[in-house]
Amino acid sequence: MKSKLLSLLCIAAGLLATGASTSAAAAEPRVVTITVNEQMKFDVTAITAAPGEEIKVVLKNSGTMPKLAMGHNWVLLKKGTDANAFTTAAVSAGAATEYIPADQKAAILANTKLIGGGESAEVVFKAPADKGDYTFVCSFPSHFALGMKGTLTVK
Ligand SMILES: [Cu+2]
Repeated sequence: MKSKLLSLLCIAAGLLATGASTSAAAAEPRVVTITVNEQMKFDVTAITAAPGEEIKVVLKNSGTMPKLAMGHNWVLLKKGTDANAFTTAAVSAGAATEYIPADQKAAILANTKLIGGGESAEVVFKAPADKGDYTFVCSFPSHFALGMKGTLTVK
């Protein structure tokens, strides 16, 4: 009888522990690590998310060049944004803005700062509620044109 009660207590404790760890995990955003270098490509070009899912993008630059010569950022654009026009505006905005044009901020859902070789940056955001494809780019001059882009798919 006593051992039966003890085993029930153990099961209850186990359930409590499981419940606690599950809720703690749910409170943390899902981490997506994207590595970049002098190849001017994101090593992750497709991210899938649930509507409203909290995601932390960690951008790591494994290159060695300084950010003014070969900087990278990660910029998630609103659905329907003309990425070509956005990155053109980013070049005009210049290095002082880290290629984030002030008059285009309404087109940005999330972005990291610009980083040079050996640096990293991160941004936490909620995936849009609206399902569909969202383009992300590096807005450093010519990187988007050279293929530094990818797609976040909300489904
Ligand atoms: Cu870049």
